[in-house]
Amino acid sequence: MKNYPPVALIGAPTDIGAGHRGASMGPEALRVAGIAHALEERGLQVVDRGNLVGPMNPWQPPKAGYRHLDEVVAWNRSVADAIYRELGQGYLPIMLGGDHCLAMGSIGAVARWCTEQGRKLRVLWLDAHADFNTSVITPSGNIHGMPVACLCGYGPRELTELNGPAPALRPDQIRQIGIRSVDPGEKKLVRDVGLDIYDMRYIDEIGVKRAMEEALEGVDADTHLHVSFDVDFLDPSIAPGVGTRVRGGPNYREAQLVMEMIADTGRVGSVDIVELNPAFDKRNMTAKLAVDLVESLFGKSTLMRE
Ligand code: B3U
Ligand code: MN
Ligand code: MN
Repeated sequence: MKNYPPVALIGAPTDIGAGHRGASMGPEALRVAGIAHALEERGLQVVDRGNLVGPMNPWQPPKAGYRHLDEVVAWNRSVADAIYRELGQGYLPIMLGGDHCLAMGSIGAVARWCTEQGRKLRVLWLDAHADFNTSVITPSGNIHGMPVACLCGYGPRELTELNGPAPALRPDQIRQIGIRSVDPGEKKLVRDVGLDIYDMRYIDEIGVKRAMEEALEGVDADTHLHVSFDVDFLDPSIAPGVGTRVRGGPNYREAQLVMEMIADTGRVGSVDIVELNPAFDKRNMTAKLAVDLVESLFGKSTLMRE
């Protein structure tokens, strides 16, 4: 097995950027599903740092195209500081969300750290959604639909400059996988910026294996891989515990293969697990599945390739 650095689990219990309440219960559901123990079984050293704190969800309508912008900024500052600190101390941070708006903080911190270290960064964005909305084109004002746009410099300065000068990421550092729900204005924008999207249509046509080979092309010993795992990436028949269920996602074996092929690179350096919503789940089955897949992300199913 590859020698991974020690893992730090960081809970960010908020649904501040989402359209449904409940993702705030995600960190605890992942703990109850045994995430720390599962990683320890993989031979990893694990510390659970507990939960970050931040503002309550005021549950207000959008203002100027954003819902809860101030609170989203506060949570992301806290996430960015925590992730940057862990990386600096040699840990592999796993952020337990929380909704996907928190990836601005986590990935922003990872990007800053990679730049300082002179390392290449590749972000694998596993999601049903492109999360590339702006205040002008968003159908909802929910900021969990905007983090990729903000990371690429499209968004309010409070968010695009969270970790220093914008943009935190260039579109060519991102590969999106599993996408099947993109809003009309968002479609135009992702095309204009040239985002590399492996949508479900493409995966149906060429299969997970080839799609992942393409998404991982160019990853080398010098690459830091960040996996941003939105649980709604999975087909809702196996993962009902999310706020926005979009049918037609990867099934169990396809999702495992995605994780296994990422694991084979041995380059995973940071992870987000987001959008798990226990209020919609059945007996914590989605949390257990997320843990199962994270085990594969760290090489559980690898028999022949050690
Ligand atoms: N694209 C829609 C819906 C959405 C995005 N991310 C999630 N849902 N989880 C929006 O509101 O931006
Ligand atoms: Mn998402
Ligand atoms: Mn999503």
